Amino acid sequence: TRGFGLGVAQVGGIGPAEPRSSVVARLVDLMRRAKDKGASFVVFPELALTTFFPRYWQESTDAMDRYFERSMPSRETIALFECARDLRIGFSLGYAELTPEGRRHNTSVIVDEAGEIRGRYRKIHLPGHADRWEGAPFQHLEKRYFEVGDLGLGVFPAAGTRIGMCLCNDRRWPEVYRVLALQSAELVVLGYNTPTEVPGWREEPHAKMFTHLLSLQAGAYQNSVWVAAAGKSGTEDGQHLIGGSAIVAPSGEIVAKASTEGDELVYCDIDLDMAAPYRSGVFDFEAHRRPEEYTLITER
Ligand code: CDT
Repeated sequence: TRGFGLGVAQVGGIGPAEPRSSVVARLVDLMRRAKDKGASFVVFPELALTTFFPRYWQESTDAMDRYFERSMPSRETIALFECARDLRIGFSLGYAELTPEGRRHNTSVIVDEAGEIRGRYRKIHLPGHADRWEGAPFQHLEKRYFEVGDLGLGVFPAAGTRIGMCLCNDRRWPEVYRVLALQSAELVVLGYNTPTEVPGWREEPHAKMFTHLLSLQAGAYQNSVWVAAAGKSGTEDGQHLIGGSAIVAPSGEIVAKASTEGDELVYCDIDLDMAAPYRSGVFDFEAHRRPEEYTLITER
């Protein structure tokens, strides 16, 4: 067995006016709680530093700049990196990235226990729309405020394991886990913001939690990986986001799950070796995959 202390930091609602300093203090507190439990790595949500701003229409995208980070770490986020270094704990963090070239991405990074960035991902499956939906109580403007990620789906050595990243809507796409598993990821970490009501997405509210967990569980099982998903949850400026932050084993079983919709630390002592019998048996990719039969997937 290879024991690994894994924390998932669910973050409750962040109001549009909540300052970064307050959010960072909440995240530092969750990191400390993870360390107290024995975690060597903790997963934070998508866009963990701000409210889920794609719900708002703005004529000028520049008006959204206050929700973006021009550097990581920054004066406002350095406390997270210092805490990681002091506690010797790694973390993943989602945030809105504004590059020096003026490109905007929905991004996540992996930071190691020395407080150094070891990996970066820019969201590929951007959901929602780019135009204004008149009459909708909330917009879902990820296609307006972000460009499609340009870094691919990478796997990074960190915390003594191999970690792949994706973000929110990516978790619903089977190809994502497979591409990460083919690079020998042992752990897939992701953050999410899943509103109960999304314009144009006709799914019963109760099914939102089911399809969220179903996606994590199928991804974990069919690819023999651990999956850790951290949600931003609860109510933000009148919009409800589902909870259900969870850790899923390579068997597809949920081993830990949030029970609230607020700031909550979900923890499990996992065994990274649990994937081995799956990877060398039913899901021995080298022996059993038939990629020549899957070409349609990349052709269309
Ligand atoms: N943030 C994000 O990607 N949310 C989406 C909402 C659904 S859009 C159809 C999600 O997949 O949870």
